Amino acid sequence: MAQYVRNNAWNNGGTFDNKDLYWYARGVEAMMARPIADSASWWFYAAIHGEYANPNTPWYPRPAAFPGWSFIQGTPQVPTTPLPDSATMDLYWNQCQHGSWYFFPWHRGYLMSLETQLRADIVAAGGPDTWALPYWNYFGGQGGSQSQMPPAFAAETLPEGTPNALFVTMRYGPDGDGNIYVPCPPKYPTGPINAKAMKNDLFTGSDAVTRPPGFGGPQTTFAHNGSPHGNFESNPHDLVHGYVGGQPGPSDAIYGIMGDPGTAALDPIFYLHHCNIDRMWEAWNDQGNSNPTVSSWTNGPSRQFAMPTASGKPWNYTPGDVSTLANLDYSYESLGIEDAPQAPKTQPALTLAKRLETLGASPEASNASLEAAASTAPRKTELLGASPTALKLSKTPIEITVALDASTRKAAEVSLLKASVSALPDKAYLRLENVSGIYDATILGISVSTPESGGSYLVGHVALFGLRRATVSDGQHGGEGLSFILDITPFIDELHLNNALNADAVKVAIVPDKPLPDGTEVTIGRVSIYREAF
Ligand SMILES: [Cu+2]
Repeated sequence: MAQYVRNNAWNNGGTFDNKDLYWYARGVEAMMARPIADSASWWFYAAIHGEYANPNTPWYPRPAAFPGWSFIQGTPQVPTTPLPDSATMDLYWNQCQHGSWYFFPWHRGYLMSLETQLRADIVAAGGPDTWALPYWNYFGGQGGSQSQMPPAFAAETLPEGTPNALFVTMRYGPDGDGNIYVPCPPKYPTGPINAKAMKNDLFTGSDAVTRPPGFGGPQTTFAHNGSPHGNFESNPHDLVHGYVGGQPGPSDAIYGIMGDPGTAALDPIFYLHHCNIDRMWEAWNDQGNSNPTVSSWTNGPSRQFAMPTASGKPWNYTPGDVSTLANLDYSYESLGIEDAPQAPKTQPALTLAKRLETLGASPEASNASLEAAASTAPRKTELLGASPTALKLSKTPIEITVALDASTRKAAEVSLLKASVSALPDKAYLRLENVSGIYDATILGISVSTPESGGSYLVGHVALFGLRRATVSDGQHGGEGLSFILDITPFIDELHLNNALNADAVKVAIVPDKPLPDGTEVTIGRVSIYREAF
């Protein structure tokens, strides 16, 4: 039995009647009272994820401006001097793993370390020694009522009238008006955020039912700003960051601090979001899906993950150390996603059977053969077409035409025509490559159509969380920007069924969720479409 239970933040209405939230506020307050050079301070922990406090980091904005920490407006007021010594900063700061198969395990250790520090501060303030970090399950509640941020985070004061450390000024939300919610089903049925990646059955890579780079992210070395992001990291994780942070208006080039990995962990809601991400990783494992077992994952990268401890010595941990809650001291109140106690099973065989049925393949395949086919790795990946030049995105949507190579398209067409459990149909993907810029709060909606087809197909949304860091060269990376992979297989299937897969080109529309402020234009190096053949 785990020693600590992480509970739903919406218990007792998500107000300070929920003692987990009240004591969280008190713990955060104690950590915020310390100077930034103190490794037990709130600011130091935020910097472990990513920071704009040290002007010598490659990511510090030049000329100095927001998101530099001294330019953050309102609450919290972030101290930026005196900094720790450079060896300490090199060891601990700017570690968060994104666009990497280390995304889940790095963040798990990070939360465990912060939780330990908070618990010590909570006990010192007279709180319970059983306290554990609550989670914000935005998919939960009757009718999706928990998509709203728990009210304790929007209160300016604690019940006793003192300032509430959970309150943050620069949190703008999806509508830019400070109302913080996550646009996801069931409350927002067409909302861009969803838990579809939970249906993936592969941690890293792709197969007949999992799109690249896989549920947990691509194989990398230490990747502070890697790319592409894993399927679950892209949606819901990145989009929650983007929408909770939000942007206050079209004229000001600032955004909510949750929207950028270098400011996000200053916001106390960050850790409840990540607690939910951690919970859903456990739910995914609980459904029968496996984490990588190769030593390059279990042993972690050569630059070891390091968290501060009360002893002053770093806690170094590997993904293998934290890969299952069975070996750790906490559990979750519930592993349910929507208003249910448990997440539904992944059922890759069913996902594949549905697609084959849509394509008119013979339905006689056994469950065992479907199961085996679902986990088939693609035989090859082939480019169908790409945009000829880089694109610039500012205030208005753009539409580009991607010409398709005739013989490659024909090969895809044949595979769909012959689809069966023993001859799996192609899958097709859209890639946005080398996306660069400085405005992380950008969210893009992507649609595709063919010049002949009337309606367009909404492929999905991407949040440019990490854009600024991925754009700056940092000594390890050349600043190649972010890349995104979106599944357009359902669109290709539909074209095929309408006898319209003979198109010479696909039109791709890229629509910013909000107009980008002046001076924050985004460059997209290339838009490409490719097929995966089995
Ligand atoms: Cu995050």
